[in-house]
Amino acid sequence: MDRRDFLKQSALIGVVPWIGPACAVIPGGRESMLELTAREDSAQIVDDSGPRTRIWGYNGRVPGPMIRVKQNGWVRARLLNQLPVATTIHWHGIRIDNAMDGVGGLTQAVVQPGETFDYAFKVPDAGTFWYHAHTRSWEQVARGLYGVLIVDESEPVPVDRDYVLVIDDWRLGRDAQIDEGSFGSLHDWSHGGRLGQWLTVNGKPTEQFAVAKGQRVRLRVVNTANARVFTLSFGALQPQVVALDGQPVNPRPLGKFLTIAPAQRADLVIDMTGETGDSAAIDMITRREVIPVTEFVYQPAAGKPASPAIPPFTGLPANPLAKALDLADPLRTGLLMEGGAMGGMRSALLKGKRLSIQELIKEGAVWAFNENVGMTDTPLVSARRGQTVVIDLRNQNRWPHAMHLHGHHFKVIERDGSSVDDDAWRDTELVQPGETVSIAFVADNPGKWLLHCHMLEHQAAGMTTWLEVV
Ligand SMILES: [Cu+2]
Repeated sequence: MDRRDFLKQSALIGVVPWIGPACAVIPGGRESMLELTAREDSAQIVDDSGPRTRIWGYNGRVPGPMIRVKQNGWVRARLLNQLPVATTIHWHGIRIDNAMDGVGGLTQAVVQPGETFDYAFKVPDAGTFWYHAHTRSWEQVARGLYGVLIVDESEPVPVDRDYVLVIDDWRLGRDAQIDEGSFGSLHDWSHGGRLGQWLTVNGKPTEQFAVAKGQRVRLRVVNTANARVFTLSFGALQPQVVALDGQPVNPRPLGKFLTIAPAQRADLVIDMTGETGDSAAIDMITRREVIPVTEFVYQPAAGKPASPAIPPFTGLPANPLAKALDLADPLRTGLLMEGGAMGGMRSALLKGKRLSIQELIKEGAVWAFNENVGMTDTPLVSARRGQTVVIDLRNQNRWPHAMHLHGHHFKVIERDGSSVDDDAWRDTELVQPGETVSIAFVADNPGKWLLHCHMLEHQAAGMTTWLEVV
């Protein structure tokens, strides 16, 4: 079987029963402690006529329970580890207290089987975030250990529907079970990472969203795949991008496609203009196929009739990030991204010792940042609190990389040396082969923070480093 081919998923469309809005909502009350039990279970991620798939999930589900709290509220979650291996939870995109960031060995001790860990943190930014395992994440996220974390704006945003679209690809065998034999595959690690051939939306083969003519929909797209960059087409719909990686942007037309890299989020606003009985599709575009992902199905409008014209969406309220970057005298450093198949890397430092590429391959250590494979004793950058940091991400290999910074959001200020004027604050940026992307941020969150590729096999095989804010 050619694993790059998706199974004939399109044949399943139409047999999936009505499923309604995605995910359950668990309110994060002031004192309530949400329990997240990481455990093995099974899930119906293939169609209803197929078998259930053994997964690892929070509370046995994939995605795990949706956590929804108000801006400036607290998330209190107790991780109970019922897995056979150690784990931790990272709260992706939250500008979080460092001790709660969930990086085993850096911000906390890993949580061993049978143990618990209590996470408690304030959420300063409204937006779309997610949480996932951050110990052997290349295996644990692939098995299903992730969920969505939504922080609601203090004042309700004027939309009629608020839907979440969690998109993932799974590598399944013909028995619909996770292909475990290929975990740790050197081929995946040195190429584009673990790509699946089975697509899920909110943990199911497909999804339908009820809409009515005249309604305004907020759609929160979350890419939880290990390594796949999704390209989504919205057909005749005309979405506006209103937030990226949880942070509001000036509303902008989407253009032809949404390209969304692993771990990235995009909030879209879509005005629904069809008639009752119509449907509108979101499709995934690959080189060879168009795969239906989600359908909006027009229902008769309940309650008040739709207004004839919807006023333009004026944008989400700003989050309390720095208004502007002071680039007069930043702390600037480069990050050379080397390695991978056809990358020409001949040697690199592993735990401070120089190894040849042949030796590195034996260790599964095939990527390097500034010649170092994986974590170093000293940080890439040590910044004073409040200092502006610029990092030039120099991708000198043959693969795209989704670079993720913990604890902060950054702006892209230059691409290949040309200045970029973009209001987006991101936590994950896709850097294409041959490209140099310069990111800038205010190092205002004290602690030790990872900077790594979110193609999780690349991270595991060396693309990870850290910064310190003191
Ligand atoms: Cu990568």
